[in-house]
Amino acid sequence: MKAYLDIHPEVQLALAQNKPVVALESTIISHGMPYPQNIETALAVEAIVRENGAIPATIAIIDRKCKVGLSKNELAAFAQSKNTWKVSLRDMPYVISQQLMGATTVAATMRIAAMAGIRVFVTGGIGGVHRDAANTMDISADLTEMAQTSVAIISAGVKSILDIGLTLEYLETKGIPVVTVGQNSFPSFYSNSSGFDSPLRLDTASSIAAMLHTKWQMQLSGAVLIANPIPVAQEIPAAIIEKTILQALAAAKAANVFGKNLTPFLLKYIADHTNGESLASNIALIKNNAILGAKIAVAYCS
Ligand code: PSU
Ligand code: MN
Repeated sequence: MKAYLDIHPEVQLALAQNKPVVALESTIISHGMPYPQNIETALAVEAIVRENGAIPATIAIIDRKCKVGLSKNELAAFAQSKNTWKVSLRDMPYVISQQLMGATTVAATMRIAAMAGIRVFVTGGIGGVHRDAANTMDISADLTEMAQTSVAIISAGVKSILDIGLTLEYLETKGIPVVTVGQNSFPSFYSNSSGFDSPLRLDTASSIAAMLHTKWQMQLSGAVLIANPIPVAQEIPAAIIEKTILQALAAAKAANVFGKNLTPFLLKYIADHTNGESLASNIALIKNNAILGAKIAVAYCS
């Protein structure tokens, strides 16, 4: 594997000295947000991770390597490029052997983070079981990857473009702990509630770090999904965003969008049809996740 890994010297040094490192994904930059908000957010999130005591490592595929820790120019390239490949697990060998630029999803980012020895990964929202999955079988590889790869993922819960109930069932089946921070209700990305109770709750970074340590010491491999509710001031109530989501799903169906294109299509539709409000929420929650992720990484290392 070493031949395919390229770890930034700063990240490598931190890992060698058991200092906290936080992994970040690149699909959120290339396919999850428009330019220039995507690059502004990517840079701001890296700065927040540093302010909270950890080293950021954004992960992507460039020039036949899984890169762990990107330069500002590399981040900018992902923010501006229109034809970057969205790389989930199945795409990794293709994109690397074809020397393409690849933005990694939660699944691919987790796998590469684990290969590099990084235990904590901050993102916005994860992929999950799509609505109507009983007919389409559209279940994100993010979930199967979480079943096997030992990385903690900090997200703002599960976006309601997905079937949140089925996603929680799937996570239970695969033995993936789901922990919400500071409240009993499981959050739904734009909103701090979802109508579902969180399976587990912990309120401090140190208690979460202790749980991660226990799980992996017991050889219970796999991820822990940490749901960090969006701050109330930035929330869009579920009933309001639901209207736009239903329109987005109908538009996707009408345009016959499916497979890997579905999630980016839905995210773009929602951003385009909420007057920038959803984008502002999205940016706020990722920054909020970066604070928590850095604190968990610090606590885990100590
Ligand atoms: N959900 C979001 N924002 C995102 C994604 C999901 O709210 O940017 C991205 C992540 O990279 C995630 C991927 O891993 O979409 C899931 O895609 P799919 O549903 O095709 O597995
Ligand atoms: Mn899918």
